[in-house]
This record gives sequence, C-alpha cells and structure tokens, in this order.
Amino acid sequence: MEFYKGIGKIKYEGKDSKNPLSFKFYNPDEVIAGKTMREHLKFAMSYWHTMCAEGTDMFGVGTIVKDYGETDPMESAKKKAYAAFELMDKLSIDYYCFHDRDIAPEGETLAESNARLDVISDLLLELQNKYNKKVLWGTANCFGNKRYMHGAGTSPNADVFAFAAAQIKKAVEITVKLGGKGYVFWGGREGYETLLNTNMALEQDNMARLMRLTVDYARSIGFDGDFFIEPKPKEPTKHQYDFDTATVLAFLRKYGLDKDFKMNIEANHATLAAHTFQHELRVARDNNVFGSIDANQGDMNLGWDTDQFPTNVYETALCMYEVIKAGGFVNGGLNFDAKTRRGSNTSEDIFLSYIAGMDAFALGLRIADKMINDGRIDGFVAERYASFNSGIGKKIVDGDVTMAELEAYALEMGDVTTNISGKQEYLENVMNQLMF
Ligand code: XLS
Ligand code: NI
Ligand code: NI
Repeated sequence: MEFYKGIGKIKYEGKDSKNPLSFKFYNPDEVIAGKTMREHLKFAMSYWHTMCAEGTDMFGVGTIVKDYGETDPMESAKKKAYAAFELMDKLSIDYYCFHDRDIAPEGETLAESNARLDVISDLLLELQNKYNKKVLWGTANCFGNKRYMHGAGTSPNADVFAFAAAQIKKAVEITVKLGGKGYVFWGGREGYETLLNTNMALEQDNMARLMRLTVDYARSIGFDGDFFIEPKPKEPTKHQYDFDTATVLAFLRKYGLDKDFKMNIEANHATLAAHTFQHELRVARDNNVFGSIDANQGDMNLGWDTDQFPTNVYETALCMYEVIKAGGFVNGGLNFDAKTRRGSNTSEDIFLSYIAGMDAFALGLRIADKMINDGRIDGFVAERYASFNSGIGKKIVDGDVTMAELEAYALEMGDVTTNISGKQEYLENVMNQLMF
C-alpha cells in the first residue's frame, strides 16, 4: 500500500531546478569537510508533527486528516507506521524521533498502553530493518493526559510521579529495543502557574530524582546513548523550570546529573527565552553539553512556539557553524520538530516543508563550511582577544597574578590608551559576502 501517491523519491536536482519536489541544495552523498552531507546533518522526522498532528489550534479543529484510512486506533497506528517509513524513504531521512503516545494510542490502563507499545514497536523494528532507518531519540509524553495537569515529575501528587516514572520506564525500554541512542526529557508541564500554590524546591528536587532514577534504570538495561534535556522557558506552563541552557546547566550540576545529560536545543525555544538560536548552541558547546537539535523556527511577531519548518538560512548557517565547531553530532541529530501551517493541508505540503527545511540546513552547512575555510571571522575573533596571549593578559589567564600586581600595572599605565573596534558591521557584511 502506498500512502503518498504521486510523490516519488525526492532527488537532488541542484539550485536551478524548478521542480518543487526536488532538493535544490541537499545532496546527501556530497562530501563537505570530509563527511557526507547526510552524516553532517543527521536529519530526523518528528513522529508527532508529521504523522499525528492534524492542524488543530485553540480556535479550530483539524484541517489535515491523519487517520490513514482506519477508524480503529490500533489499526490506524499500524498504518501510520507504514506511512512514516514510506515518507522517510521518499525524503531520504535516516532517523525519526517519537513520544510513546505518538506511535501507539494510550489505552484504558497502563498495562493496556504498554501492551500496545509492544505491538507497535515490533512493527517499527521490522520497518526499520526493511528501510534501513534508525531512531534518533525516544521520549514519553508526560504532558498531554489530564493526570499531568500539575506536572509529571514536579506534580504535587506522588501518585502522578509514580505513574510518570512507570511511563518513562516503558518509553526507555522501547527506545532501547528500537536501538535509539538518545532519550529526551522535555518538561512540558514541569513548571508552575503561580508560586502561591507551589513548593518550588521540592518540585525541582523531585524532577532531579525522576531523572536520576531514569538514568540508573536505563543504564541497567544497556542504554549507552545520551540523555537530552530540551530547554524551554514557557508554554504550556507560565514558567518552566528548564528555562534555557544556562538554567538547565545549573540544575544538572546542582544534582550531579551533568555527566549523563546533554542539551537538545530547539530554535523556537531559544526565541521564546529571548536568546538567539546561536546563543543557546554556543552556551551548550562552551560547556561540553551540546547534544542534539530540534530544528524549526518561530515567528518574531508571536510569543508562542509556532514550530515552523526552518527556512531562514542566516540562522541555519550560524547553527551549523556551532555544530561543526562542537565537533558535529555524536548521538544527536537534526530533528524537524516542525509542522506544516494549518493552511498547508495536503500530503504534498508535508513533503514541500521537509524539502524546504532540509535545503535550508544544507545551505547552512555549505555556508558554515565557507565561514570556517574563509577564516576572516575566526581570525578576527582570535585577534580581538590577542592581548591575553602575552604580557599581563597571559598572566591573568594563567592565574599567575595578584590584585596588588594588577593595581601596580594599572597605576603605571595611568589609563587605557587603546581599544580596537569590534567591527560588527564589517563582519555582518562578510557574512553576506559568504552567503550570496
Ligand atoms: C514542545 C517540544 C516537544 C519536545 C518533545 O515544545 O518541542 O515537541 O521536542 O517532547
Ligand atoms: Ni522540541
Ligand atoms: Ni517546541
């Protein structure tokens, strides 16, 4: 059975092609800086947006039908799996990411939900082998069901904590069964609406307890991949604890979890935290916790997570620059945590959206490689800090100086006489020159 009829395998046709169903910039086997584009970019499909989301919003029902021709939820879940692999195959996407409830519908009881996951994960494993596809990461949806109205790991209700733990245990097992090298924590409702009813200290301690329990359990069943935590400052809760990379880092260090967790940075979440995407990536890279990316983009005029397919090449270029500088992906990759607009409601739109996103990142990779080879930007930054390579600067960096010595140095100097220009506009123009 074919779900995306009339759409064949998407091929690279180059930048002059006018065929909408072709890649203009993503040429999977082309080698850039010693690796194929496919290896650099490690594209993944998000099961929830691509296979499940029907275009609903706060004001209206779905505009896209995703029942795959079935009325029974389990039959629909099976067809969905077949459709998912057809789509990945046609788009040459090697990985996918999923929540437990995306792949198999929740049952009446936990036992029934788990049994359903067993059935569907058998099918997914079979399809992975047939199509040569892999799981990038798995996760548990601990935010959709009404039991999670006050959070999961941070719920004031211990029964909810226990239920979330049970759900995560199973999600980890399924991730391991499917060979995933990543497991994500996104604290969908791990935050608060008002401090008037919240014991923030206990909630954060409990979240750390849940993460520690998960790590220990996952390691005990042979999971040797990375745990990722995905920062987001707000939505759906007013204030989420995993606000941004810096906040999450402090949390992980406080609870001794920093050796097991890396960041899954999402572009739109950076925007919501009033940071650039590159800032979040840089903080992760500088602290050796860069892990994976949820590739999307927001809208600068809106204050919520619009999860649009990324098409802004300036952003993807600066992103790929950080990724290359971080040494590339190890267990992570580029997961398109993105959905077609409510008005883009055909199956073809899903393909056009992935093509747009993949081409934008392919361009980003090409430009990042140019930035690095060109060397003007890196060279400028190195030169800007050159005063720390010798003399008093070197002593400061080496920890080889006292306050009294610095005072003596400054007294002798009288005042600072030179400060070189930061040349922001020049560097922005270098970027344009490299891009166009
Ligand atoms: C929502 C998050 C979510 C995570 C996975 O804003 O981005 O989709 O990536 O739970
Ligand atoms: Ni995400
Ligand atoms: Ni998001």
